[in-house]
Amino acid sequence: MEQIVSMGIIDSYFKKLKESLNVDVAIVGGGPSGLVAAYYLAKMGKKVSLYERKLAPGGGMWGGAMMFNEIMVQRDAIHILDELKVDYKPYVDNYYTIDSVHATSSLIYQATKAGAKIFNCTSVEDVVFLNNKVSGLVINWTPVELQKMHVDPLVVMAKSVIDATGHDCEVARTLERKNNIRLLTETGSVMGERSLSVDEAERTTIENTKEIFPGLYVAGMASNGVSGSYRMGPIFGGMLLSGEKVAKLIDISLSVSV
Ligand code: 48H
Ligand code: FE2
Repeated sequence: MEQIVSMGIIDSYFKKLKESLNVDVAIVGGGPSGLVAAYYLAKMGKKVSLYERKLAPGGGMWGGAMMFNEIMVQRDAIHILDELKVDYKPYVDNYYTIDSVHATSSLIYQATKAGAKIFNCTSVEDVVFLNNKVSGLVINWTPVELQKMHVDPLVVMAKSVIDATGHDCEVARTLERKNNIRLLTETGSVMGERSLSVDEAERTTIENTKEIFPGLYVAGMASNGVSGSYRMGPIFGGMLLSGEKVAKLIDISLSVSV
């Protein structure tokens, strides 16, 4: 029995890992934008893998605001909560509050239930760069990164990559730092995030959700970090809508390239 438990875990983990070595979409970061993108893409029948550095996916959604575990979402994004079967409460006019633990766990559940494979404790340290296109991810265990151990990584090939790493827009920064390239931003570089301005930030999150380099899309807070826009505090409609938008953009681009 002791061996069966270990064998079963090893067999099914490596099956999952092997099946994810070549995917349609590889998502970096399991915050709200990455999880919503994973849900919609998996539901469209795409092969999706998501890499999350931490033990628990969910990013900045668990903690609500200053650890008051409630978040706000505006009416524009309510159809996504309905689709993902997340409960919400009306607050005023177009604004709703949601228990952040319920919301975060629902997003994780629905993304995995739709078929997206989540690899937690896994950090993305680089991209695969082929023929001037982002063509995959370079991954390693988070403890390797934390301990600064010199252990070489593994590679996952992907038709499209999403940088959903939040405020740090890590994938875009790494791509820019290591390669002599221009991104699709006003300056051609990662512009960096600005201070808090709620309405402006919520609007630009959607606008800035795009393909910023062949093969590399940005979603969520990373899209504002890359394009030099504002933060918005604990209102999450923009994050959800950005995840939905990036899924639609990738669906269109993959169907054109078939
Ligand atoms: C693997 C990585 C790596 C890496 C990072 O921060 P997130 O929640 O991201 P979003 O954009 O979906 O949501 C942003 C939202 O939570 C937020 O912070 C808001 C609305 N802030 C407003 C404000 O004013 O502050 O999640 C990103 C996830 C995290 O879980 C990271 O651990 C993970 O990405 N991650 N995973 N490899 N290199 N970098
Ligand atoms: Fe934040």
